[in-house]
Amino acid sequence: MTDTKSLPWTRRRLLQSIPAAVAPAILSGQARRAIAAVSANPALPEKPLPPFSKFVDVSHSAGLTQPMYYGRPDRVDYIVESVGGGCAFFDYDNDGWMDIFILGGRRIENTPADASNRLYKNNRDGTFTDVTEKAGLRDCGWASGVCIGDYDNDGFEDIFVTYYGQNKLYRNNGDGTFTDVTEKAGLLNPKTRFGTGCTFVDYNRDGLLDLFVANYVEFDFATAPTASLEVPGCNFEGVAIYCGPAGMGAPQHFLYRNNGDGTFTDVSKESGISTMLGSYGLTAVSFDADEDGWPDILLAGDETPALLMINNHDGTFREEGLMRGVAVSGDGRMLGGMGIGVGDYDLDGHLDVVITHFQMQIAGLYHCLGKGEFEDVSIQSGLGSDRRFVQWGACILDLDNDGHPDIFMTAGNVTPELERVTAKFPWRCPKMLFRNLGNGTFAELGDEAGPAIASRYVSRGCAFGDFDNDGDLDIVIMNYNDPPTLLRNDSPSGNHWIKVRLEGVKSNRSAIGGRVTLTYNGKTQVQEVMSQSSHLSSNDPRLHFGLGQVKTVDIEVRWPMGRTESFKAVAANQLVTIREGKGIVPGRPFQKAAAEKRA
Ligand SMILES: [Ca+2]
Ligand SMILES: [Ca+2]
Ligand SMILES: [Ca+2]
Ligand SMILES: [Ca+2]
Repeated sequence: MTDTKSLPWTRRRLLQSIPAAVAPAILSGQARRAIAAVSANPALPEKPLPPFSKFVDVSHSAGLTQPMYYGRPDRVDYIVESVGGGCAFFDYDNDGWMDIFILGGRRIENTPADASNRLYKNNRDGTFTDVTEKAGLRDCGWASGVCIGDYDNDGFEDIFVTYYGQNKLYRNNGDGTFTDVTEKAGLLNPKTRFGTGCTFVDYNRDGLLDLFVANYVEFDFATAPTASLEVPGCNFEGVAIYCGPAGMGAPQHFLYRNNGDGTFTDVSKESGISTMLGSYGLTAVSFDADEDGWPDILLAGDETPALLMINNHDGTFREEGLMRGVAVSGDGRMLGGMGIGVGDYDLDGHLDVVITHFQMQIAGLYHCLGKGEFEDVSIQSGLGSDRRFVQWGACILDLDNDGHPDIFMTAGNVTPELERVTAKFPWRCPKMLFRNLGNGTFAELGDEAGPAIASRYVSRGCAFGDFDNDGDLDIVIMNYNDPPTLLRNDSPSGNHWIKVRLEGVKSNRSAIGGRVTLTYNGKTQVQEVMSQSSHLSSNDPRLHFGLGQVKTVDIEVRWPMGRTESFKAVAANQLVTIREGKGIVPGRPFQKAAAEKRA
């Protein structure tokens, strides 16, 4: 049975291949119970499912040709070369078209001259132009994470980037250029840190976006140990590889309060964040986990528990990941938490969470029972069918617009050393796509969702957004030492959808923390505007809901500062812009890309 881990099994193929009489002897008790539950489910269709989306790799024709350098392509010597690389869909010039910001790295020696983070402007015809230089965003470092938010409420989205080194805040000047305001904003580190997860969050609900910043490990090139079979934490499955995170110090995480004058104050101590130690922080997401109207923060922990920082409404937080069921796996194991996707996969109005993990570990699907109580349903849901790869970026979003949010993940190993020893641990990996079957379970799709799914890269962060404004979610992926991948979604025709863009007035302008609940035909779908999710990445802020055959929906908005507004019988297949206190307003242009070629 151990061999099946390395083969491209899907749950369905696995079940088909095992004689029923033998299965109980070779499957674990937990898997057996889960499979029995799935097998007994009459909703599992006998007849073929309706077509799913096809994903087409349009990176080259879109002009995303610049490789994103990150460490050496042939070896990894230090942990700083292993985890970074988020990306973002955001509209930096307010023209209604999603632009792309993608993080790059460097090399310890001989960094190529063209290594830099990259900003690509959307040309509205399926192509992009690299505007990095013009925008003033040229920078080459060990960039890890990106979060987007309008911290100065001037109507233009700003960028925060974390690094191994010095994190950076870029203010959007509104004229296509950005200014590095890190020092002016009071965000300089006294010493080198390994910044990773970050999210804008208005934790004290004063209308100004504050900033949470996570750190990964204590690391110093001067003193770092190197690969060794003798040193614990410097090998994996009998192969000497770069050291960590095990054995390294776990640094503190930071919260900065926005003073409203362009500066921030470090409130890590008074908020209690500085006491939440012991986790190697990666992706940070802020959403209202316990449904009390105040934003909480969930931080993925590599080989350590995820931290769920619950907002106390008085400027302080308490950490309750373990008791709320989202810190570790359902059977109590600490896993390698990398990325986080947040969405409502079973349409019950509560935000569920998917956390990506290390190889030989399944991604964790944590079902929210309401009020911030989670149960691990990874096995029952069918995600357990594939644990071949190290997973990074993730979402719970409806990719085929059938009304049931799906799960997509990127994958890629942490070092090429492993595949030289065993083919079980490939360096380059395919994408992982799980179709929501509408009955609490998912089926993994391969070629049937397009050959681009099986194409292999060393992927890290990915972002979800509709770059061609055609009503389905496309995907941009950061790949190590390769150009980014842009997957155009060709979703099945006939399914309906709606997008909601929130514009804060009293609340923060980006409306981060705004919660949109759709109701129709006795169903509920909920989403929140988030500044970071996936793996160290930031999604299109226009919330996208697939609706299947539904043509009108009721919309309820809860604004970040608490006010709620409702809209009845809103028509599907449009972008609805809602301004706080003003209702539905005209908003930015929304039309399909002009001359986009359909492959
Ligand atoms: Ca734009
Ligand atoms: Ca701004
Ligand atoms: Ca779906
Ligand atoms: Ca699209």
